[in-house]
Amino acid sequence: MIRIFDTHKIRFQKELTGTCWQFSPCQGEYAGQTYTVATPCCWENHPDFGSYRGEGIYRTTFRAGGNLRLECKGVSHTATVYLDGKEIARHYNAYTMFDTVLANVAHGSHILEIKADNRFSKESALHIPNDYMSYGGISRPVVLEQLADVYIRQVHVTPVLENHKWSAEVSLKVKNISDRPLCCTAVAELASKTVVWENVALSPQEERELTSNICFEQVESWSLENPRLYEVSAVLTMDGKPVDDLIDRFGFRTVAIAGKYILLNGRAVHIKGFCRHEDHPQFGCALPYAALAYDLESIRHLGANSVRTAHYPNDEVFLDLCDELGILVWEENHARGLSLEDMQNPNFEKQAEMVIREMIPAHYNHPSIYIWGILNECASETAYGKECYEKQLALIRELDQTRPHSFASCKFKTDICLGLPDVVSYNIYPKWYHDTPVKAYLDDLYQWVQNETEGSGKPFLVTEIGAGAIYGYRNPYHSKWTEEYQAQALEEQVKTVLDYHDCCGVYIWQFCDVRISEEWFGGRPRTMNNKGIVDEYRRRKLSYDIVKQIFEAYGNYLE
Ligand code: ADA
Repeated sequence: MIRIFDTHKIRFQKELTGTCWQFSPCQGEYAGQTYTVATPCCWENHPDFGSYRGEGIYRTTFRAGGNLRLECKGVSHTATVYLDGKEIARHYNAYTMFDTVLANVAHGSHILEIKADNRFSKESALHIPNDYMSYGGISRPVVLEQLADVYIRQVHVTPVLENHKWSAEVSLKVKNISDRPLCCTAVAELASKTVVWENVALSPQEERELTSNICFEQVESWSLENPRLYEVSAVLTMDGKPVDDLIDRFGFRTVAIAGKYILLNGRAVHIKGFCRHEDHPQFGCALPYAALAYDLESIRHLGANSVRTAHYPNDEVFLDLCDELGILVWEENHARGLSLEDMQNPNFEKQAEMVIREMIPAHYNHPSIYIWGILNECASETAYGKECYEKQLALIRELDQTRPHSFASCKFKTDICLGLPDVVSYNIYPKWYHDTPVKAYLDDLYQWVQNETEGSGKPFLVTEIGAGAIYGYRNPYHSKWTEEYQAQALEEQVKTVLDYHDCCGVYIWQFCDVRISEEWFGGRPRTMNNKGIVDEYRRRKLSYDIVKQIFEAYGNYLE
């Protein structure tokens, strides 16, 4: 599934999914052998490759010609793409899409090869041994499209509310991929309004942004209670004939900061959320639609109103579902716990910034995304770290002026970056990594932020809090790792944060148990992160009902 709605009615689009792929590992005992596999998939989910760390080549054939656009929604974690043996694209990072446009390809059968590489090396500054798994494979769909000489590369809609009246800026980016000047007409239809750009002259290879502001009389807002979505349909015509189109969805909603509150459509939202990895014992990070939907329905069943995409951009289908279900999303670029030394990898800055440059334009229209995060628990206590945080938060602001930004810190009272983000966010683990009473710990930290830092007066979020439990491990004295201990710890943790009137809300770490990389281990039982309130098979632990009861006792807003 590419998206949960059609993005084209005119442009030819084909998802290269299913058992039309041959997989061949490049290293290890099965090097050179060939397996028929169905993509999207991770090779770890093939019986012979559960712990394979190396390169693997996926091969398929297709028949097409003319101007082709090939889009990979996710290849883990480094991709090299070949068409008929010629390299046509390279990409680093499993969690953002990349595409390549090839003009005047001969009509006929073609061989597409995608080499995926999930090895750790100095080349990879973000995918490193860590408390989650860097899988290998084609983890999200590969899409083949046929284009005219001019096409719509992007459509963005920016809703604005003034004096209780909605308007929106619609922006089209259209590109001439031919070597001759062209003239076209663009039409955008959204919420029963139409905008026309006549006689758009494009020189060879030129990309032009077309914008317009539209006022709307009768539209419904997108909200948690009524997640009303609208389609924007953009069409290009040449000599009166439709040649390309692009359809996306958006919602009329605003996010703003007012003092210590995060406002959704003017109301101070109270976040009740989960951090969630894209991880599953049968699918790796390539969760099929039904599995994504199950996780979100569970999150909603638990009375949550938000999910934090720890620690990387998520699958567009997951975000489509959040838009439809009215689940707010904290989406963040890819980084977890990078030390100063890790951040000084010569590839770090360009790789981390590239994730931001790919994440925001691709996910801009999702009304469910209310905040952009960066660099979870990286070196925000250091001067160099602060330079990186500053650059990346500025890049977010450059790409999107409509959403606040933040980062999740674990640096307690040593963080020197709290003056940079719109929202101050902390990951804290009283009752797990230290036995401090939750209220005392939270109060001490919050007062320090208010009295000693430039984070004073800003919204304050607890972006992680939780405890571990091994599914099925119980005992009458509730020792650590029992389900009973986790339930009682979460009860104190979540209630304390939600009752803390200066705090905008909480994200529980985490929704489900996840696999971690052997090379990191960190002493984790089962070589898993066991802080889920469900295990990796989504089997409920005792804490599930406790958390559900607590979340349901609180509303979505801080009145
Ligand atoms: C950190 C980190 C999470 C996870 C968590 C834990 O807060 O952000 O990814 O590792 O600790 O389980 O300790």
